[in-house]
Amino acid sequence: MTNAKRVAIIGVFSALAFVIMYLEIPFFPAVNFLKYDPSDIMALLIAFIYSPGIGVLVLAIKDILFYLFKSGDIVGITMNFVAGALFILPAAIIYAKKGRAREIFGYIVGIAAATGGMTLLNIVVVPFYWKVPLETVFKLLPWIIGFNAIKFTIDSVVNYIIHRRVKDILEPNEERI
Ligand code: RBF
Repeated sequence: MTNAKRVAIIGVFSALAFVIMYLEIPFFPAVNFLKYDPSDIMALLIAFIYSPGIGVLVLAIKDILFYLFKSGDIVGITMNFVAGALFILPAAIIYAKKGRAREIFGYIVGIAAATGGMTLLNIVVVPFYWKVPLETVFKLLPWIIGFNAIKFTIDSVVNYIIHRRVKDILEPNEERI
């Protein structure tokens, strides 16, 4: 594949992810500042097909665009980026050697890393962001843990189903995995 094609694909996937992020679906009323959208799957697909680093690049471009054109909330967009990177990096690094067992293990580690990491980060960030006492955040923890676990499980299942097909479309002449 030429470099120009690669750059074009990164651009298209970043743009697709940016548009998909407008979905912003809250899962739980108690934590309606946590909003689901499947945009991280675009970055995960690229991380699987090219490299973990390029996947995180797509994630970053998507978040910068969404910050500039839609949210204007630096805390929210940073949390979105950190959550996405905590999920994508372990999943894609473990998957790099290929194989279905490794792929599923990668998702499990990615879901655990994103859910665990974001739990700790929310304990630190939410008291400042919402100006609430720490006890309030602890009451919200089951919802925060549930949100991240469900978000990244959905992303994993969708990615598992589609990533081989997407690879065949992007690299039609290369060996199947
Ligand atoms: N997104 C996540 O995927 N996981 C989180 O744990 C998470 N925590 C957040 C905490 C705060 C205080 C804010 C403002 C946002 C958080 N987000 C998190 C991002 C949120 O779900 C949404 O993607 C962004 O606010 C952009 O709409």
